[in-house]
Amino acid sequence: MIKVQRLGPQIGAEIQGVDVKALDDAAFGEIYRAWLDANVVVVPGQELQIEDFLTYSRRFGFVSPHPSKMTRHPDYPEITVLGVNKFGADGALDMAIYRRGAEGWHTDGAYDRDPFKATQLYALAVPSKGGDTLFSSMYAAYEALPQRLKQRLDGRVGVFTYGGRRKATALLNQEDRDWTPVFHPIIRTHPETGRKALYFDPGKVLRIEGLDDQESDALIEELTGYMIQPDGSYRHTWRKGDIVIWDNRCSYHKAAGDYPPEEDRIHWRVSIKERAA
Ligand SMILES: O=C(O)CCC(=O)C(=O)O
Ligand SMILES: [Fe+2]
Repeated sequence: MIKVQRLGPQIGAEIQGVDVKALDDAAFGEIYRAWLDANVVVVPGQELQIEDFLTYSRRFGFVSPHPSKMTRHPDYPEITVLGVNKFGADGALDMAIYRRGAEGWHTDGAYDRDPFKATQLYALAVPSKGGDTLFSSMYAAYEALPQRLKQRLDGRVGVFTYGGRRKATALLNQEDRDWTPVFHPIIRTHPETGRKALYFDPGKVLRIEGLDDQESDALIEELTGYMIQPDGSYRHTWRKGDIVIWDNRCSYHKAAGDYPPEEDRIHWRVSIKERAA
């Protein structure tokens, strides 16, 4: 029997009593509905090979290779491996790998014309302390906006690239760094739940269309202040064997980025899209 336990008031659910290698469509349907409801779903205690993780991930949508080629699994381009090759040949800690996802709250794939529907991680190695992942609801962020901002943002479009205003492209190969900007509405209606969300990413947005640079930067600053609502948040402390999936259309996340660097923290990661590329 599947058991769904809520983790936070608005976001996060844990699924108990399943082996994702042996799920019929009805059981998967329950997990999928819990995910639409809770934005972030944890399935603990899984023992998976890469093929098992890919097969399960494909039930959520189209698994697509990440643009960071240097962190792809050598034999499985759709799998990104987080937390390996942290130390360079000179022994120095590579901060782009160690702090991946920790520089700010974000949503994955906002730089893509067809942003990621979901990201899913499977924990292979977990440090003795630190290394949590934090999540927050974009629905809660939207609902927290004052009416004046909701009106001002109605119909507004943001311009996004991989590295954003900071040009943070260390994980991309040199030839991939000249990114073509893409456009997304800042208030986005979730295609499956019909709910409105503040679709925003201060690390990837370049500007908000139709505003001059100063106004755009000021609005970006102001919106950043609404992204995280305490009631809409959940913090995940990893256990080996956890699978966590989040919905990039209605949640933000951030790695804590604070674990002892000499310890392993390793995940397989997939990006899942709504459509085939
Ligand atoms: O390692 C983590 O906790 C999350 C990193 C991240 O932002 C991602 O994988 O998209
Ligand atoms: Fe991320």
